[in-house]
Amino acid sequence: MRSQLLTFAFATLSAGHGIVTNPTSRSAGNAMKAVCGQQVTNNLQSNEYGDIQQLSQIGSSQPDFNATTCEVSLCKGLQFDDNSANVQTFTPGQVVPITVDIQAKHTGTCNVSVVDTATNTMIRNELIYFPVYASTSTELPKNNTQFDITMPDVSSQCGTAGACVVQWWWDSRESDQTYMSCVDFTM
Ligand SMILES: *[C@@H]1O[C@H](CO)[C@@H](O)[C@H](O)[C@H]1NC(C)=O
Ligand SMILES: *[C@@H]1O[C@H](CO)[C@@H](O)[C@H](O)[C@H]1NC(C)=O
Ligand SMILES: *[C@@H]1O[C@H](CO)[C@@H](O)[C@H](O)[C@H]1NC(C)=O
Ligand SMILES: [Cu+2]
Repeated sequence: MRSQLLTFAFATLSAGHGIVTNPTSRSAGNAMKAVCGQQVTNNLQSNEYGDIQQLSQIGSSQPDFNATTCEVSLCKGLQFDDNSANVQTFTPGQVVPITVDIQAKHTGTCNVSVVDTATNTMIRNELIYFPVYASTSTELPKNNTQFDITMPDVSSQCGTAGACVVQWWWDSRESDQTYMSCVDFTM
């Protein structure tokens, strides 16, 4: 009984909770293996919806994980080189519909922003912000999984593929779980 409960708890934990499904967001591959190590990459490959705290925790026991090179707070450590075939082209002012798939809720906040990948910093302000996101006390509002962003003019910073991402970021302090997805683009 006890071991069944533990197995169930583990399965629940590793089910993971959210990802951007449209436009195509970054996924794991060999470039990630090179910077994040085998085990962390395998975990993300088997559970694309997982949170970054879980990746850091797994990484901490792995000899091939270096928290500096595998920067989980930028796109969960997912690398441009594994995703160079999925680069969107956006124009200033373009309205981009975003679709998110959420498998389970944790009350938190969420925003989508353009992030400079060289410095892991936001360019300009959040494009959308949800002060309450995926609340466990309500049904999931439709706009949590289906919404539009309007691209600012970031053509001077984001002309080269890999330089910028549109990053979706859902942070639940109540569960200490942070979920991210990154869409590669040029402008
Ligand atoms: C982790 O990577 C950084 C940056 O490459 C390097 O300076 C540091 O020595 C590495 N740490 C370990 C423990 O290898
Ligand atoms: C928006 O998300 C970024 C990560 O992409 C985070 O650093 C920033 O604090 C978030 N902004 C707000 C207002 O929560
Ligand atoms: C999402 O929809 C709710 C109503 O269900 C509204 O109160 C809220 O302002 C909307 N949030 C955003 C960021 O559009
Ligand atoms: Cu959870």
